[in-house]
Amino acid sequence: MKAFILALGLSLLAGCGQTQTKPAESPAQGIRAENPNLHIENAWAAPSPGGVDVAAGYLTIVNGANLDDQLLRAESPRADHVDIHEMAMQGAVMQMRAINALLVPAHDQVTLSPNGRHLMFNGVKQPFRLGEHIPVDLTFAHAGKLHLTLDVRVPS
Ligand SMILES: [Cu+2]
Repeated sequence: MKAFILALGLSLLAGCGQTQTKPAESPAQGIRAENPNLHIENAWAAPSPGGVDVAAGYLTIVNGANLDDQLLRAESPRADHVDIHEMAMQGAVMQMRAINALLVPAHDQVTLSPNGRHLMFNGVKQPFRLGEHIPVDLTFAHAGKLHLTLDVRVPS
């Protein structure tokens, strides 16, 4: 099982070298109202193998508000920069690419999970170890900035 997880992790990381950036999507304009109805659940990251400087993070964004929201930016002191990645088929090959904004519809939720959309930590100096809590700031168009931590654990 451990070998399988490691292989999965490495294939995930290998795909990241071929990142493409989508054309800019314009983020929501206007006044940023605090949105108490938006919250994060099940925020976690897998341990990252030594010798690589990337890691992935996962979470569920729950938007209980009447307004659509967008995740615009992610930052962490544990990475030079954090991208929002999605998976897309390029011919027969699944690849990751960065997106500029992640829509979270009103009264809906969006889950970032292995083999799907994820937070991509680039320029990771210290590998993510089991039991650690990785600080992350998420910036939403309407809900503003949210601070959270990702629990580093084995994928379940
Ligand atoms: Cu990625």
